[in-house]
Order: sequence, then structure tokens, then C-alpha cells
Amino acid sequence: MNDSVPPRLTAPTPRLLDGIRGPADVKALAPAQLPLLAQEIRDEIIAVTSRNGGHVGPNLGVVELTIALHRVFTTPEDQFVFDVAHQGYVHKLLTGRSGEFFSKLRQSNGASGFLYRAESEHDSYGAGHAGTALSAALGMATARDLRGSHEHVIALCGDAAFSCGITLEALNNVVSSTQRLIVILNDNEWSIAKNVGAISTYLNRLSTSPTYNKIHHDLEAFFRSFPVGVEMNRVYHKWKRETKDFIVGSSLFEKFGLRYLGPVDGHNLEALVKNLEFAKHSEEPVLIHVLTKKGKGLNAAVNSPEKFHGASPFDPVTGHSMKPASAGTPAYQDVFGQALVRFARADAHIVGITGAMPSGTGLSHLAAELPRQFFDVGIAEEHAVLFAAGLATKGFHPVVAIYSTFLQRAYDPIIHDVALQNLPVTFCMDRAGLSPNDGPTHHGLFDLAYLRCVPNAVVMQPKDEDELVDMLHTSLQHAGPAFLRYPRGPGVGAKIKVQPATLPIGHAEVLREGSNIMIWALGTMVDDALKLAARLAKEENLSVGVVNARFVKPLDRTLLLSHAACIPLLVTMEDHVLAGGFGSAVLEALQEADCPAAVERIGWPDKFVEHGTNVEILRAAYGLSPDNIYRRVLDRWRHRHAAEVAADVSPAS
Ligand SMILES: Cc1ncc(C[n+]2csc(CCOP(=O)(O)OP(=O)(O)O)c2C)c(N)n1
Repeated sequence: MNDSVPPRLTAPTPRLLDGIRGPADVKALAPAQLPLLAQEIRDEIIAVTSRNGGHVGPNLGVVELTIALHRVFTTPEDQFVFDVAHQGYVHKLLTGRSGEFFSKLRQSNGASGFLYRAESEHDSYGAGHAGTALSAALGMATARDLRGSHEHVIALCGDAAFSCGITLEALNNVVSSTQRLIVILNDNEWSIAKNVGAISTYLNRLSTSPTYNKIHHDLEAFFRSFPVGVEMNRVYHKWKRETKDFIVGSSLFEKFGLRYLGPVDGHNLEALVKNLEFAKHSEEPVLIHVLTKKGKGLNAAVNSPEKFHGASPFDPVTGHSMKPASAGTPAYQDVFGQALVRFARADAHIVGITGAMPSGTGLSHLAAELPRQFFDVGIAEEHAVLFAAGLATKGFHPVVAIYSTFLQRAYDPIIHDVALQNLPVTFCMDRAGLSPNDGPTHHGLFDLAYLRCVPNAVVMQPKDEDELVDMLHTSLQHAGPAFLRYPRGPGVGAKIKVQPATLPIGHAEVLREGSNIMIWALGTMVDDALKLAARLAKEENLSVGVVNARFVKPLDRTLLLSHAACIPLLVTMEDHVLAGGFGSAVLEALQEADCPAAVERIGWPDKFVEHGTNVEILRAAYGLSPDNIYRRVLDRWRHRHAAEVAADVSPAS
């Protein structure tokens, strides 16, 4: 495969891309025009992602593959199921979503960074989490067979997706479910970081066997000398399979009952089309192993695949990040990662576990400093938690760093393995709250609800970076499971103490006294609560206190009930859905104590929150801007006050 950056072709005006209103226009182009289309698509992706950020590398790697898919198959009748769906930009550009909509990629009212059934009829399946494509595609193919229709179903999975348990579970079921399924294994050797594990080593061997590749290459050249036709393709593939079996044995995929084609150069349109055509007419499930280069066409992305997997805005020429330096304030993930190194250096029983996200979680600090205490298990969240449980039974204290949204996948081992056995495992859930540009698949808005009901769980959220370190320190001394949630991005700039404090579990912190209203705030909302209290005091002359709740479980009931007994209005604030969250915990505690306190709960409504330009815009759209919250609290206070006055003057009182 030629990995070098293709020479820039000067695009005439108008661009071919501007004439693509749907897949039919892709089919109408002459084969000789396709390299120019590919170049224009790359230019467009680089232009838009350099402004908005996004999944640069994965998309630049699948330009030819996606064009080939649209040349051979016809959406929306045929069904493409993209794993994670972060590599769907090219598909969007070829299915009528170029222009202004695409230029607002990942922004409010613009294209989503993933695929959504609601966004286009060409998106047959939505995603954002890894490993779902093969199972879903198998379901769709089976539905087709049951209905007796004839569409093609194509699952496009990355090599890292093949390390997900669910992909392997689906693979195990392919032949017992359908005889017609096309699986494309898009092998670029990278997950977000370098791919890990035995499957990745296996794929690497499969694609680099020199003997096989030499014969494969010679055979391909021989067959190219004949006119292309499905029959000739069939003969060619039969020869190829037999040759390969002779040299390297049958592939893992063949053992699962799929016909294996490849490896195919994923940037060679002709080869891609030929293999897809063959698969289209196959009467057995087929897996095409396609080799692609992540970031192809942008030097910086080819050279730094991890950084450009999902990049923040960058200079399109140099690739340098254009992210505004947030006054040197480190991100929560780095504060966590560096603190963990300090603690793990002092205690070799502390180990860190990530599911393919060393940088995003901040565990890359541990990987660099104490590699023996670091484990990247691949995209395998269930395994990560079970692995931690095993380590914990043998005297280790694992710190499992998984984003709030991805930890959803490991719910059963959290309950059945860690909590039930009360094992000392610390869970660090980054991206709690919104991931605004990514949207509903990535917002971390459900963790309190799914953890609060689990016996033995301690659940907490720090108000700032320093408290995050205290909480990590506290949880490492705790003999059972502890869950810490914290948001994406930089903290508030709090100075981190030299000696971390051990926090008393289940105790809140009063930050400001008040007698009219008491705001119980969690995590990031503490800062908002302090501002709200100051404004209510200044503009309405109210006495408003603020509590930093720290713990959602166990909740500081003693303090809460003492406030409920003498303060007319309690307000709860959380960056989480209201259903089952922190405010719900407060209501339950009050109800259990038979305490009829007035409580105004501020949090996210019972809806999936879409993607948007930033947190502020999304908060405003859902009634959670500081002004909205101010008005809601004030209205509730006035209502409450009016009711009290009425009760005081009524003859019965
Ligand atoms: C359950 C889950 N865990 C982690 C992630 C984060 N994530 C997004 S893409 C990705 C790597 C995907 O690699 P691969 O499947 O090889 O596709 P590529 O990006 O290389 O095209 C990871 C780990 C996720 N989306 N879902």
C-alpha cells in the first residue's frame, strides 16, 4: 500500500462535491473522476474539522472505502451500519448533507458528529459507542431474511471494535442467523491509541505475512489482465482463498463461518469496488479485510494518529492545536492522572485500568511513569471491571478510569462482581455532565441514577480539582467500591494542596450560611450555586446558603434534615438527569424522615440532550442557564413565601 500523502490536485470550480446531492450522483461519476472527488472530500473534512474539531483521522482514512460503498450499494435501501459512527463524515457528504449543514458539524443546528436515524434516511443505524455494529447489522440482516426482502446489510467495523466482547458475540452468531451479511474490517492498526491485545497482533500477522502478500499481489496482477466480471472475481477469490489457506491456514473469520477476502488496499478504489462487488453477489457471509491509513491526506494526522483521532480545532496546514489555552488551568483528567501517579508511586498495590482511552482518562501519566501498574484492556469495559474485581480480591486497589457514558456498558459487573463482594475498586468517571459537541451518546448524565441504587457504592463528585485529589485519596483508603464523577475539560483553577485530605465519607460541606434558601449543590454546580446565592442576596435581599454536597451516597442526612427543619426552601443543583439523581436522593431522604420540606430541583430533564456548540448554549436550550435557574428559584421562593404569609393570616392558624 502506498502510504504517502497524495499530491494535491487543484480542484476546478465548481467542485465535484458540490454536485453530489445523493448516492446516485456518486454512481454517475466516471471512475477517473473519483480520485478528485476523494481529494475534495478530504479537503472539506480538513477545512471543517480544523474549525470545529472532530474525528479527523478516522474519516480521512475511509474516504475511498465510503466512496466505493456508495458506488456498489444503494442507500437508503441497502443498509450501512458504521461502528461508533465517528467515521461517518464521508457518508454524510455523499448523502446530501454537504454545504452549510456539514460546515456546522458538531455545532448547534449542524450535522452530528455521529450517525442518527433522525438526521437522514441514509443513516440506517445510530451509534456513538463502540462494538455495536456487527450485532445490529446481524439483526437487520435477519429481519430482511424473515421479511423476505433483498437489501444488502453491510457492517463497517474498525480493528479495535473487534476487541469488543459484543463484536465477538455477534461474530459467534453470524452463520446461525443469516447467509447474507457483509462485514468490512477497517484495519488501521489504531484504536484511539495504538490498538492492543491478541486480536490486534493476529490482524497484524494476517495483513503482513510476506509470503502470502507476495503471492496475493502476483495473483491480483495476473487477474487484472482479464476483463473484470463477477465470474472472474469468483475464480480469483477461490484461487486466492486456497492459496492463502495453504500458506497461512484458514483465518479466524473463516473458522466463524465467514468468507475472508483480503487484505485489500483501502485506498485503492478499483480493488475496493471489485471486492465489494464480489461480496454483494456472495451467497455466504463475507468479511473484507481492508487496510487503511488513519489520517490519510493530512501529514500531521498520519504522524499523530492518537491526537487526530478526535481533534480539537487545529491549524489545517501545520496541524497545531488552536484550542484556547484555558489560562493554564489543567483538565480534570490530567489532575486525576497526575495525582494517581503520586499515590501509585507510594503504593505498588494501586493499579490503573483503562478501556482504550489512556489519554482521554489521564491514565497516560501512569502509563508513562509506572507502566507495570497500568493496564489498557482495549474497548472492553465489562472486562475492565471484572479484571479489576479479580485484582481487588488479591489485595490490589484498582482504579478503573472510564468515561461516565462508557461505564454504562459495565453495569452488571459493577453490581454482580464489585459491589456485591464489596471490593475496593475506585471508579473514576470523566465526562460526567455534557460532552456538548458529541451529543447524546456521549453525555454523562445517567451515572448517579444507575449507581445510587447499588448497595455498598460510595458516590461522590468534587467541586474542584483539589477536592478531586482529596476524593481519590479518600477512595483509595476506602475498603469498598467508590465512584468519582467529574466533568470534561479544565477545572476551576483551584490550587492543589501538598497533602491531600481524607474526607469523612457521607459528610457535606457548608460553604455559605443562609436562612431563607439553602442550595445543596453537587460538583460543578457548586460554583453556579455560589453565584446564584450572591445574586439572590444582592438583588432580592435574601439570605441564601450553599452546601457542597460532596457525597450523593451516602448523603449527609443529618445536615440535610437540620436545614429542612428551619429553612423554608431547599434547592438542589446537579449536572445530571433529575430522574434518580442527586435531587431525587434528597427527596427520598426527606420523605423517609417524614419531613415536608419545599424542594426545587435543578437538573437535566427526562430527554436525550442533543449535541450543540457548547455547554452554555445547551444549558440555555433546556432551561438551565444561570438566568433561567435564577428565575425558577426566585419564583419558587415567592410562591413559597406567599403561601407562608397566607397560612400566617388564615383564621385557622
Ligand atoms: C464503549 C465505548 N468505549 C470507548 C469508546 C471510545 N472510542 C471511540 S472510537 C474508539 C476507537 C475505535 O477504533 P476502531 O474501531 O479501530 O476505529 P478507528 O477509529 O480506528 O477507525 C474508541 C476507543 C467508545 N466510543 N465506546
